[in-house]
Amino acid sequence: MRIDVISIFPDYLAPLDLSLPGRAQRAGLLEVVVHDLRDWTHDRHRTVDDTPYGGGAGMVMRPEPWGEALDAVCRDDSIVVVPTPSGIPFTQRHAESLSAASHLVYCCGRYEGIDQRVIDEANDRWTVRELSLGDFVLNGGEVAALAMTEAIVRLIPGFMGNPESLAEESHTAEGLLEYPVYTKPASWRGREVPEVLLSGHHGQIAAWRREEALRRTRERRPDLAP
Ligand code: 6GU
Repeated sequence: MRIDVISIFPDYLAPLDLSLPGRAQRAGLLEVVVHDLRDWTHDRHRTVDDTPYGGGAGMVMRPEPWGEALDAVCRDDSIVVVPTPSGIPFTQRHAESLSAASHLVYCCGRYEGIDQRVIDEANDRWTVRELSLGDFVLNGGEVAALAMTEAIVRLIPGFMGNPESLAEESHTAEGLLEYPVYTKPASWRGREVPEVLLSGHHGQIAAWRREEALRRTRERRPDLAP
């Protein structure tokens, strides 16, 4: 997989060379290139934003540098990902689907957003996904692009050491939150590991875990509970 990131704060994406995406790059499964949007400006001040038509607070990113950047970076097989609080909620399903892509291009907007014509034109030429991390506001798309990339890259086939840990975790097919987990010591500061987990009864352990997962899901995420 190849990932291009376009941002006015390319240093913000430095963590892509660390941790999991860094390991994927060294393993030859992933190539990441971060671009400074201002490389596609032509004025002395390298302007990327302007006041919104119709009035209102804040600044909007002008279309010209974005248009040139996407012309330069996109290929026939690109999926253009626009992180925005106005997007569709990003879920594990998106991570799974995007992990099969050959080329992702993140457009990291700042200010009040990117001129809509950039998104509309990209949508005519490539596949566009406007995605949100949740109902809160970040200052720009960079941190969201990092988070989405970590969720996507760990699903690239042949990357994670133990595929079973992918199957069991939260937000996968069963749709329940994960059950609580424990390790040694069995007694710690007067708190005991639940007896059943020490019992060796695999059937009882599976039943206990499913009940705890259900309890947690009902309590924390009633919208996901069966
Ligand atoms: Cl994807 N972008 C921004 N700027 N803010 C967010 C977000 C994305 N998801 C939640 N808040």
